[in-house]
Amino acid sequence: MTEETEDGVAVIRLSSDNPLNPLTDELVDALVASLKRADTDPGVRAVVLTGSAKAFAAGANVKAMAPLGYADAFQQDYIGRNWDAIRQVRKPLVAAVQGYALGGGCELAMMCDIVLAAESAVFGQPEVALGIVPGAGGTQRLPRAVGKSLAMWMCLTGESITAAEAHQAGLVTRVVPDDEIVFVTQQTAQAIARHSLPVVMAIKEAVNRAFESSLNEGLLFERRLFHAGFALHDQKEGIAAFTERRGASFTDQ
Ligand code: CO8
Repeated sequence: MTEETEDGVAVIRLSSDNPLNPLTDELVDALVASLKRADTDPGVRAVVLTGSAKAFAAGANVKAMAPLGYADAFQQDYIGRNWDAIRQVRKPLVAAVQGYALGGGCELAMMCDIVLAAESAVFGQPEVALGIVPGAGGTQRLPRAVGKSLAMWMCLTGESITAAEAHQAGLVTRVVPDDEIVFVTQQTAQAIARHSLPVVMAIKEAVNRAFESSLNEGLLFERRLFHAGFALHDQKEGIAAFTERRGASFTDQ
């Protein structure tokens, strides 16, 4: 696991002895620690999450699952313990996916707010071939991203889709050449980082609310955030800058 921050963007890279990045407890513990650091660091305004050239992540550590029984999995809250922490990150998370994003790797990408894919990216939920059900959102976030039929096809056959297919299905925002993926993702994160952080964080909350509430509740939540924005100095600055035909200078206040 490596992390570096430049121009308000933290780049967190999943890395382990195995370039396929199986999601061992150690790797996910380190990822969660990095994400929590970035979320509380005032110098970080957006986060890029990426993997190796071969894999974003090839899924849960299959070998570690072998000895677990139901009681162990339940009592340890296997997966839940750390994975709930990932979705609680409040700053924008932009995934740069190269190579395999399988099982937990695909689910991790879907926990990010924006997913950019390299041409080599492969997305799949192959758990069915292991005799297990996806455990970190594959049956829930995938249908919301690509629709029921394709999600069923991926989860029931275990077959993967290419970056181009993922783009067409709406799972990823953009497909770029492999040697540009991290740079383009950093540029996307930097574009976000130039805006007012409290506004960006409120937008993330509001868009996520669209998947977790009725339309009425979501619209009310959005309206309340919109009204609350009138208390922000950055809202006054943004409107003044537009009126005065100059660039806005946000202070996160
Ligand atoms: N876990 C553990 N080890 C792995 C994993 C994995 N997910 N993936 C690959 N490896 C290991 C292989 O066992 C092999 O080890 P060794 O050399 O000791 O035999 C080494 O990595 C290289 O693998 P391959 O030789 O298979 O490499 P290939 O390039 O031929 O194939 C693939 C790459 C296609 C990615 C292939 O390795 C593969 O199919 N891997 C398994 C993918 C998979 O089934 N993923 C889903 C796992 S289940 C899951 O994610 C449940 C989600 C739960 C939520 C997340 C919790 C963390």
